[in-house]
Parts: sequence; C-alpha cells; structure tokens
Amino acid sequence: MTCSTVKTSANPPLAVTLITGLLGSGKTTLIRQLLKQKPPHENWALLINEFGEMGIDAPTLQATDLPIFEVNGGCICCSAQHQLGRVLDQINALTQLERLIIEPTGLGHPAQIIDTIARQRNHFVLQNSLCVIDSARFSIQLWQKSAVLRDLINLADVVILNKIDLINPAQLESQQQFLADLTPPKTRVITSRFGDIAPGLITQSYARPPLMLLQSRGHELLAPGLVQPFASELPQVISSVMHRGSPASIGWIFTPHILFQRPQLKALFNSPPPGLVRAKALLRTGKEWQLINWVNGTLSFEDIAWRADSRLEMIFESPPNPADLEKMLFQVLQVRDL
Ligand SMILES: Nc1nc2c(ncn2[C@@H]2O[C@H](COP(=O)(O)OP(=O)(O)OP(=O)(O)O)[C@@H](O)[C@H]2O)c(=O)[nH]1
Ligand SMILES: [Mg+2]
Repeated sequence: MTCSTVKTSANPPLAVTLITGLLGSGKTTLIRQLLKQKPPHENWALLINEFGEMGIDAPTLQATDLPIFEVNGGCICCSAQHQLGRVLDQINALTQLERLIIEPTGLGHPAQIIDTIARQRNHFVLQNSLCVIDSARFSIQLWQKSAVLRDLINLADVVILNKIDLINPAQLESQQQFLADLTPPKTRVITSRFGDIAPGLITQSYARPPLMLLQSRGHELLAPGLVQPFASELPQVISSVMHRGSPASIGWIFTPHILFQRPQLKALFNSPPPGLVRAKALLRTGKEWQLINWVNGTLSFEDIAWRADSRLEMIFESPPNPADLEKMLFQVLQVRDL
C-alpha cells in the first residue's frame, strides 16, 4: 500500500484495535489471522511492542504489505511510553489508514496505553480491545496469582480463549463458566485455535464500564543502564543485549553464516535454562529460516520467509548468566557458508 504523508484535520480519528495477553498467549498469531481477513480495499498499520531488544514478531508479519512500526526494548505502557507517543505521531501523519492494530508486550499493563490513546482522541479512538488467553495455562490459580492477568481480562472488550486444541471439553467448559461469572460480565468470550476468530469481530465497538478498579501496580520502570550490550563469546554475533531487570531479557543477532542444528536446539529446550519464561527466534536451521517459539515447555518450528540474519530472544524471571547461556548455545550452532 502507499500512504502519503500529508494529512488534513478533516480526517476522523483512526480506529485502534488493541490485542493484549500474557507472554506467548497467541497475540501475533491472532494478528496474522486478522490480516488474512483484512478487506483488500482497507489500509491498516501495525504497532508491535516487544519487551526484548531483538524484534522477532515484526519480521514474521512483514510479508504483509502494511506499514509496521516497532518499539522494542521495554513496554509502551511504561519505559517505552514516550516512544508510543512518538510512533503515534508518525502514524497520525499517514493518510488513508482505516485501522491501527497494537500488540503490546505480554508483560505490559494496558491501562496506560488506553490512557495514551484517549489523550489523542482527536486522532485515535480505541474501537476494541481483545485479550488473548492461553487456555492451556489458564486456571483459577493463575487468575488468583496474576494481577496483570486479572487487569488484562477486566480491561478487555472481548476475551479470546485461544489454544483450545490443547485442552479437553470439560476444561473448556469450566473456563468458559469461570469467565461468564465475572463481574462486571464480559461482553464477549469466544474461543479459538491459532487465532481463527470469525471475521468482523474487530469492526465492532463495545460499551465499556465507566470505572474499572485495576489490581496490578504494573511493573517496574526501566532504570537507565538496565539495558546494555554485553560482549558475546559466540561466533558471528552482530549484536548481543541484555536487560538486567525482573523480568530480564537477553538476545543475540547473528550473521546469516550461523546455522542452528535442530536436534541440538530441541535438546537445549528439553532441559531449558533455569528461570526461562519465554523464548522466540528467527533462525537459519538449514538452507531456510524458521520461526521458533518456546512457550510453557513446548517448542515449535515454523517455516518463515526471513533471510536477513538469525535472532534469538529469551525472557527470564531474573537476569541469567550470559556465559552459561552461551556455553549452551555454542553446542547448537555451526559456522557455514551461505
Ligand atoms: N497449539 C496451539 N498453539 C498456538 C495457538 N495459538 C498460538 N499458538 C502457538 O503459541 C506460540 C506463541 O504464539 P505467539 O502468537 O507468538 O504469542 P504472543 O502472544 O504473540 O507471544 P509474545 O509476543 O512473545 O507475548 C507459537 O508457537 C504459536 O504457534 C493455538 O491455538 N494452539
Ligand atoms: Mg507476539
């Protein structure tokens, strides 16, 4: 698509769809499905926010002919909030857009994002917010333990129980019942496999309760200096960055000469490094590249049209020891010709 950079004040506010959910719940997968449903005459933009520095999600969406704005290395609800304002200004300068889809990090607190959009009410209007739940991980215990999850669900217009292929009908029924009993009642609770929701959901607007009591204090703001490059001992590393907070993230970008061996990768994630909560990567595993996801103990590989470099991002409960991780990674990679 082409978007000119001249805009008149007559344009109505741009409809925003916010896609929230805990780490690895299936937000990017849902966006890929939504893009398949996009009417050809409509122009959308994507704003993808990742906690880690490396930027794994945006390249997986880049095959689509859309403007994609990335904010990496922090959450747009807190540490990267100024970047959210700056990116919204850039998006506002584009004309002919009909929708903006925002994926915040799986660690983010959406209230601040909603507030930022509300402050720009002349330019943006939050049409709907969808919270994606990993039904294989959802439980009353998780609900009781995670104030962030409670807030995500409370703030959402639509709750999507995703990954229902991984649970049995009795578990699904009890989760649906639990969500149906919430106060105030959710307008819509739907189910999905790999984000396969019915078309049209994101064109609907929903009435929101005027006041909501949030329970999470959000997460810490990033102190300056918390995110820093570190000296990698691995071959062909272009960049290696660590965020020493809690949660913590660590990531590497390698030249395309590095080949990652699938059996060794599987072995690594079979006994994952202690405290690992999420990993994702775009890696050269043969002639081709693959998107690799590790969520909740499950490792998956998916072919992807990416050739630029190999990049790996891991999120930990607290800062890991980079040297220990690099020892593990050294067993997995080989230097090869292109
Ligand atoms: N079995 C199953 N796996 C799913 C489903 N939806 C998504 N996944 C997988 O879950 C993993 C994480 O999906 P993503 O879409 O990257 O999740 P995310 O919420 O964007 O992750 P973050 O951005 O890291 O928070 C991927 O391996 C997906 O293929 C589903 O309905 N069933
Ligand atoms: Mg994602």
